Amino acid sequence: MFDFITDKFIKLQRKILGYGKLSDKEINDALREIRMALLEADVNYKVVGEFIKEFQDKLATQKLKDSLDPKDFINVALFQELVNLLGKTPQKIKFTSQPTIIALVGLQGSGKTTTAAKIAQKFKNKNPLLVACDTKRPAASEQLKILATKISVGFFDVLSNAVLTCQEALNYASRAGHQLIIIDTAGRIHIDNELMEELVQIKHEINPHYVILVVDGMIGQDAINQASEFHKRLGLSGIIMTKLDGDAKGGAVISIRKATGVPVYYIGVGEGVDDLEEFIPERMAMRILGRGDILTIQEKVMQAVSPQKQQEIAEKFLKGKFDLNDFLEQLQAIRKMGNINKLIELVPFAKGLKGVSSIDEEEFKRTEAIILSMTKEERKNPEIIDGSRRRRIAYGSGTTVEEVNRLLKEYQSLKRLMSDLKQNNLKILKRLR
Ligand SMILES: Nc1nc2c(ncn2[C@@H]2O[C@H](COP(=O)(O)OP(=O)(O)O)[C@@H](O)[C@H]2O)c(=O)[nH]1
Ligand SMILES: [Mg+2]
Repeated sequence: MFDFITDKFIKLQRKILGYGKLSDKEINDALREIRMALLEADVNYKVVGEFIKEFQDKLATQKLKDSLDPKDFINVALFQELVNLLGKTPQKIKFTSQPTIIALVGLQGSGKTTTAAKIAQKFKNKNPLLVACDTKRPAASEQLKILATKISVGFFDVLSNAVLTCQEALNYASRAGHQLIIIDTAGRIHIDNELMEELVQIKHEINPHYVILVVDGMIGQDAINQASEFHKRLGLSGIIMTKLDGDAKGGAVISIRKATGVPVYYIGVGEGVDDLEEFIPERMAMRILGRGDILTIQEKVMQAVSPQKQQEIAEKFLKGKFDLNDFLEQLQAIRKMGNINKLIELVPFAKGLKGVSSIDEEEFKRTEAIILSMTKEERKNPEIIDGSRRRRIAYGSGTTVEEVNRLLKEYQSLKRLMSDLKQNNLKILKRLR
């Protein structure tokens, strides 16, 4: 969903890495590029204007300037501002001892019914009750019923009138011990008065804990107009943006909170009942900036090694603290995954780093031979491998000193890459707090 904007930001970050010092010209160039990237990704133009202004102010804060080296400076400030833009604290549905009521509102086709089922699936431990509330379209209620059966949660069918349906559903829910009630309200093709009045009435009579707008992420800027309209009439608690798995450029989800003042709770990333992601601003900002997801990388590597080794390698991997034994093991794991380029793809920011290249079969065998020719001590502390040890290892493995050198270099880069990635992410997170 952020591919487009991420590509631009990665290019910008690489360029900034090349700067020794940041002059006003470089800062202005960077600002221009950021503005363009956001506009092209369909971020609301007013939001872009405000974002650039706030970003400029941030860049002018001497404290930040003094505390960072120039090349980190723009990146950290950009990350911080993106997190601010996206809403900083993740929104959570809070439960109390009373049944929690969530009313989903939105236009027809936005994904309300699907999202109702996704939420029920997510909070299954609350014994959710799905309430059909569209009095005009019997098919709407049928669809919800099918989903409720599929995920084995409670279902309450629509009655002659929407408010009555909700009231009866609440009575039923407290008798049947449902801790969560999700109301799937009626939709329309366009916003109209009749619909709004019905929703206002439900809100007034039922007083749901959450009134959440479900809005289609594919419609771009229109999502913002829709959200503003619903918010004006209903006073929304939050937004769930759906269909962000498709070709949506991501601009709408980046700008909707700033443009409407309403926070995003979740995003829909597929048609399945599990395709609901929490909207965590820090994670989203990392993704937008192409910093990759170190947890995803770790998961990929883990899939390729035996379960008992997983914990051990995971720790070393994240600490950037593995020796050549681990390196060998990881090469084997990575080889099972395809090649190291695949791994690097998950870290868009690291793409193009020197010293980390693909490893083919032949090369792999030689690498293995080299490591096997080392003593235990050497594998544990590759730093001790000096010139004469390199010659011995080359001789023992039937390779050349150049090859031994290359391997040690690759090991060092991989090690550095992992620890850089971790530190970079940590550093940024720390600055935020
Ligand atoms: N790809 C994708 N499709 C979705 C998502 N959410 C809903 N849909 C699809 O959008 C269509 C309309 O969804 P529905 O829940 O019936 O919308 P409603 O009219 O608002 O209740 C259905 O075909 C859903 O499968 C999503 O996050 N990703
Ligand atoms: Mg529906």
